[in-house]
Amino acid sequence: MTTAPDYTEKIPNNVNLREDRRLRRALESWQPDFLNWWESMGPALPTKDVYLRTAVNVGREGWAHFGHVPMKDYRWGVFLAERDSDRRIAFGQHKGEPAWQKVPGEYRADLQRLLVIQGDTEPASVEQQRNLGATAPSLYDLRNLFQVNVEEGRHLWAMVYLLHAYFGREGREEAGELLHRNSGSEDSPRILGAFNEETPDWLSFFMFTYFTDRDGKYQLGTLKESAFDPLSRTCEFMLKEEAHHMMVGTTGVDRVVGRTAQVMVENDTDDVAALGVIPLPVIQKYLNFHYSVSLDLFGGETSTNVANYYTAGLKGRWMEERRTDDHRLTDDSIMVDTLAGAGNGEQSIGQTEVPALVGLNTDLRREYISDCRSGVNRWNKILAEAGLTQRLKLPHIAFNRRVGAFAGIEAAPDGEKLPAGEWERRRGQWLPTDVDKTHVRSLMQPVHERGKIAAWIAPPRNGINGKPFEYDYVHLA
Ligand code: BYC
Ligand code: FE
Ligand code: FE
Repeated sequence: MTTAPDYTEKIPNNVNLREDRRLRRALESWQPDFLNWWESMGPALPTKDVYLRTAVNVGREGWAHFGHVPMKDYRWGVFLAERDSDRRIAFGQHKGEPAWQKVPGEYRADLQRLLVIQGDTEPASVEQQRNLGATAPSLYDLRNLFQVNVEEGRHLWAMVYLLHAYFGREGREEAGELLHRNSGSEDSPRILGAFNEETPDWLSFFMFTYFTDRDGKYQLGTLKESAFDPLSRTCEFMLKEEAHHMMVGTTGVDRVVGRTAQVMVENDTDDVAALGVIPLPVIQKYLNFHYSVSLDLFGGETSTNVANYYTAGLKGRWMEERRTDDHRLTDDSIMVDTLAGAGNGEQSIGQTEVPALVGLNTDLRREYISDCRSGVNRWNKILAEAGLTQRLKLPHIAFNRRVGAFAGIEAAPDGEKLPAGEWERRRGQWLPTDVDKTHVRSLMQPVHERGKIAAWIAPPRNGINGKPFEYDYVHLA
């Protein structure tokens, strides 16, 4: 059962904030801090209004409203998917018991940690994307950037709601901290590595929304299985919004690859750097970078943390209910990627068998990797249809890793283990160099005119919400 969203209140919500004075007060006192953060760390390009989707409901049909709104007046709300009062825990030692409506004391610290890590990524991505408006290739793209930004802001609200509602004073303190850590900060950086990297250009933005938002999709998918029902319902609704972020990344890279392919064919050359588009080898390097830092977001290949989360019922597997095993996994095993020692100090990349529970990060990363592969196939189809023989590729799992089994070694994109000197000598072939980045940035001239688009990217096939590409998606200030 859910209540209809209440838009007369300061904070639109379907969690009955009206009836809970204490919680409402707490959130209303966090709200000005959020708005200050948005002003100083959110989108830097001044706008009059933007054609945005606002969440107004959670039902299957028509959960969103579209319209031009000044961004600072965007209604960030708190929405949980509808409650299933019969919901039972689907996995772990509490399998079959009713889902929790409150946080069990023994899991409080772990749940809070998961919420804080999740919550920390949302504002981080807004910070990373802060300056992209100034170089948008079209008003359509500018609008999508801002849509992603406001929704990541709403995802922060989603986690802050849970922290305030269920975690007392500590939860309120953590909610405050989420606005004080900043992406790339020396003193108080964001928690996870990928969220301290720069997103300085639009190719990075599309790769980020393809690869890093996709980590978000998978992590939210596991938290949607959580025994803690308010978290499950929160994540279920966040996943609906996430679909648009996936679309932005997938079609964004499509359009970059498509345009490069077109110019290659028209000029019958691979050497397109001087022709105003991004060469395929540079696209491959950006892909290598964003994919490898996103693989790190799944944690170690083996992890006792994840085993404990699963056994306790805090974090499930992707599509837990579709799995055909016992959903407890106490007797199962899994092969995980590892560095095998030869005893003489030499190590090689291989596989090893471990208890299934400690291998759950690997299980989730594999689901993610096969999803990523579908994007690469799609981009290769664009190249094939253009009549080109070049192909894009996902690098090996050991390539450029900073977390997990391969953090301590260097490996080439094909998985060959390299001595440190060799890596240093060749990394510029595999990861974007300063020259690559400078070239990409030089192409990022803003096109803020209705119906026009930058030369390095193809226009989208479809506009937003049935509107044409030429629509006035954004009115600049
Ligand atoms: N960077 O036991 P391990 C999104 C730490 S993205 C730095 O393997 P575990 C979004 C780890 O904390 C989705 N440190 O880790 C996307 C641990 O520290 P302690 C975000 C790292 O716990 C785009 C130690 O290393 N959501 O939503 O099994 C735009 C040992 O690691 C990293 C979540 O991640 C790292 N990358 O797994 C906007 C969900 N990785 O305990 C938004 C919540 C690990 O030794 N988080 N460490 O001090 C989790 O489920 C897990 O905590 C992790 C790590 C998957 C992140
Ligand atoms: Fe998000
Ligand atoms: Fe997202």
